[in-house]
Amino acid sequence: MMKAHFYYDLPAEDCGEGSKIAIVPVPFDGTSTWQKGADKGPEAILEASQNVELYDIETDSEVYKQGIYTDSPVKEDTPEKMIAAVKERVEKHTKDGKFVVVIGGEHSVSIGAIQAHAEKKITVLQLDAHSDLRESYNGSKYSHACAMARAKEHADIVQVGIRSMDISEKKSLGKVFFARDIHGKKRWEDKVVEALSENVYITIDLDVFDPSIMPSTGTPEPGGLDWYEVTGLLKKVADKRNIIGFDVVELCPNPGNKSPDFLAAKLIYKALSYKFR
Ligand SMILES: [Mn+2]
Repeated sequence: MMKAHFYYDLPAEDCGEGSKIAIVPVPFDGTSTWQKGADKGPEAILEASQNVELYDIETDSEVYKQGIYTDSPVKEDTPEKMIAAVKERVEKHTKDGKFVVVIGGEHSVSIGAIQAHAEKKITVLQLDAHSDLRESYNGSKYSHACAMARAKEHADIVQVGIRSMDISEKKSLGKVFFARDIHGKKRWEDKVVEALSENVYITIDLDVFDPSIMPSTGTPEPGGLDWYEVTGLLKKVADKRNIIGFDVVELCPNPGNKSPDFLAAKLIYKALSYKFR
């Protein structure tokens, strides 16, 4: 069971309602097409998070002291209802002055979170193996494969790590940094940052990582980014722009391999450490 005060194994005074950071778990897997199980993602991240050290060496900080409140999971059975519920939940916390992290669940959970932030002019920075720009998929506009097509209705998008798409998506590509244009290259992060507006929302599909370190995703693609490429980009964005929120989606946990669950939990803590240092 998900117990709010156990996230990152925090002392009670560091995870109450007065926290500056709110985690919203969304265990939704309604439209995924290959390996199911993204609905188990939030709980696996929660469990793994208890083993993440609260001191971050790189930033010389303990971001948990900002307070990390873990909300109860958003549970809905259709994409439409889930997206509306996520939007409402995120707005509740942002009105309260909290910085919100949404944890999926499949990629469609990002749509409600993006809508909640889109009153401001924002860029959505997408880290993903897939462009997710299909107008609709399997009869739904709210499929995981359409997440960025929906995001584009609210914001400019910048796509990083892409290495798989349908030819129909070519015409809809935003500013895109394909994985093969990143691998072994220098200063690509600077070009990504230049493409962003001041306010940035980040959506991280864990399949942006190479399957050698992140095999637990619904649709793993070879040729992905490594840990230092992804965290290096997040650090640079946090230094140069205003990150207004982020989500981490598509963890499809494998009970026989906890390492990807831990990667996801540590990634969230890292991104918060960059944001709040
Ligand atoms: Mn993807």
